[in-house]
Amino acid sequence: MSTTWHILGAGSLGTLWAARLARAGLPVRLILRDEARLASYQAAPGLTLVEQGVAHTYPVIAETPDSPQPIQRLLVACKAYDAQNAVAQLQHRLAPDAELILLQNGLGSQDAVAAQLPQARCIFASSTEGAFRDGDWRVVFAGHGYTWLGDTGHPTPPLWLDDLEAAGIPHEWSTDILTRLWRKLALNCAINPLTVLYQCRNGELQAHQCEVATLCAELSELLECCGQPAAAVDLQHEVERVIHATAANYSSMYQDVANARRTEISYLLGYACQAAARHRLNLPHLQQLHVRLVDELLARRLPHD
Ligand code: NAD
Ligand code: KPL
Repeated sequence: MSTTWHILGAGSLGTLWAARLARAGLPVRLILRDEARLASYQAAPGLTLVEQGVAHTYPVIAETPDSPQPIQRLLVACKAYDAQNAVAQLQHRLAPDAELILLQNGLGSQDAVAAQLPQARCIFASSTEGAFRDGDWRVVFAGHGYTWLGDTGHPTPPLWLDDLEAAGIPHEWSTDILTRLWRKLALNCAINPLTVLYQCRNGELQAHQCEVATLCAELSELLECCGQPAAAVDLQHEVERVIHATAANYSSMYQDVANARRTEISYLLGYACQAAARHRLNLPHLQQLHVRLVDELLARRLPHD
């Protein structure tokens, strides 16, 4: 009998994972915020995943954090700023050798969750898949990509990677997951805040090449100072490649701001600036970018943490 996949957070990525695991016949249970969300979900036919314009609905079982069933495997699919509290609500249900898969972007939330659960195995993930909600309990699979998974403490891959294979979730076990997370953080710091400040698509940053290059130089210095030299290799070229390859897209931070949603600033640019301060590194352009972004969020009456 396969171990149940408990999925915390039925947003874009949580639904994308739940639908594919359920489609493969694997046991899945969604953990929703409260009774009101559960009632809303139970009035719907299930989770709907739209792929290439075709919608399929999967009647995944859902529960609230109060449900009594113990949890052996937990996919944490909340935003970085919600992860710690959301996991704390489930702490009493976690088996002593529970495994958590942390899908959060940026850095900081993973260590906070791991510190909260010293007995559990926390696997960090970095994903280039893209999905967005276009209705309640309905998600569009917008961008095919890859999910890298790794454990900073134990290099051995878990056996349940077979479940991901069966579910058609493209993935790779990574022995340098921190390098991947730092590299993605640096990319996000070089691109996302500028798209908010200039109110533009990624491609329009080609008109701000000097500013992007200066930020990449400071981010590379930071990565090297933080013991992540591999994440710094050719950063500027990679950033320019991503700007070109995603020219027509709006960055995730742009979309959060445009939809008046809280951003993950503290786990991206905020985390980078804090790391620089810890290392007494002076990175004036990165720090100035942080100030400008915080001011912009304040002006829009959005949270700046
Ligand atoms: P989302 O906002 O669509 O989903 C998060 C869900 O978690 C929401 O449904 C929210 O209600 C739920 N949640 C929050 N607190 C909860 C709690 N205490 N109990 C139960 N549910 C709770 O977010 P998302 O886009 O799926 O992103 C999740 C993470 O994955 C983020 O860190 C994001 O940066 C990262 N990511 C997202 C994408 C994407 O395409 N959406 C791609 C790569 C990485
Ligand atoms: O990951 C991204 C995002 O929008 O969050 C890209 C496309 C790489 C831009 O930083």
